[in-house]
Amino acid sequence: METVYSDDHRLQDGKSELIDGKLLPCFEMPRRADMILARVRAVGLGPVVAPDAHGRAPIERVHDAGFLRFLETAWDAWLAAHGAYDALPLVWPTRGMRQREPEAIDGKLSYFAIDAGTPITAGTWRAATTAVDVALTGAARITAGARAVFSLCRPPGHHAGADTYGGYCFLNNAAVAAQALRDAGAARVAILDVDYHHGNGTQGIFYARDDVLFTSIHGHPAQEFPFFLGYDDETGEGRGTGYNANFPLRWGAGWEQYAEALAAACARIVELGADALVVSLGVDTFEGDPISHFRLRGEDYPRIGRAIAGLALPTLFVMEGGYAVEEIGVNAVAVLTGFEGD
Ligand code: OKP
Ligand code: ZN
Repeated sequence: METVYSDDHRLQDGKSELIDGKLLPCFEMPRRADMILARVRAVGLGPVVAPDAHGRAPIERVHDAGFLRFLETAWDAWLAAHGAYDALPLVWPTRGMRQREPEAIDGKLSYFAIDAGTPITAGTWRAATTAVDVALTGAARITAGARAVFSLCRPPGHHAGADTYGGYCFLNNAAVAAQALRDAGAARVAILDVDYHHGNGTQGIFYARDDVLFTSIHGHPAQEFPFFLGYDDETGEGRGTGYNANFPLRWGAGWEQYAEALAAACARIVELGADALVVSLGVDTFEGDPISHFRLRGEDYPRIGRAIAGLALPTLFVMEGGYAVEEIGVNAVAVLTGFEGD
């Protein structure tokens, strides 16, 4: 299968994130994509192609215009206020407070962010919009008849909502791609999110819709980031009722529990009768992942690919998480070669 890739991902290179009470070097680093690309080439997965520019319109199909204005201008405003050090929020508009966008950049960061782990830097907007182009180029190939494409997106996207960012994500690459598939004629699109973390952003974007099914297997929100979404009683709302399916698993889950959830998620996709599939591909389910708590092993990743291939749908793989950097390439590409039948 083809891989869509751009070096622009390097423009997102944050210094540090707030994690476990410490400011640590960002886990979401450029080397992640380098390792994946190297493995794509090493196994000869297929051609590596550059993304086409798709502009702002497809992003505005999913994201709020005010949020996009904020994200595009945040670095310049922060630079003017504080100088050239990564921008992080410090305050959140929780229960009992006003949901009103402040004028000051510090307040705006707090208004739009879900966490303090996602630094905005000089290159963030360019990296994030290129990642969307990587996803959209893959979607266009699927529309043109490709059986499968790998969009090697970085930064990831599934935690970004219509008007929120965080969890290392700024723009929701998978959601923009799914919407583009719809706009190009697919009547129904399914999204399967196999990243270790719940795709709160993607779920929120499609929660009230019956034309895009969102289904996800992830760390239980009672125990795991993003904590405030991802329970199994979140089944959609309005006409979207029944078109959201979460499979949270407790810390320590291994292949046995994972395979059962994966089979159930795939069964929902078959029931829907989708025309196309978008896979939010995270490999932070790996036992060696430094920030996650599942116990999948290397041999489990081709199994995930084979299960996805069993759906027999045109499939766009969109890269999300995975922080065991030395193994990320092997594990991510194993899903793809497993999909292709090795
Ligand atoms: C992004 B993606 C763990 C803190 C987690 C944010 C994780 C974002 C993951 N103790 N901080 O879904 O891989
Ligand atoms: Zn993740």
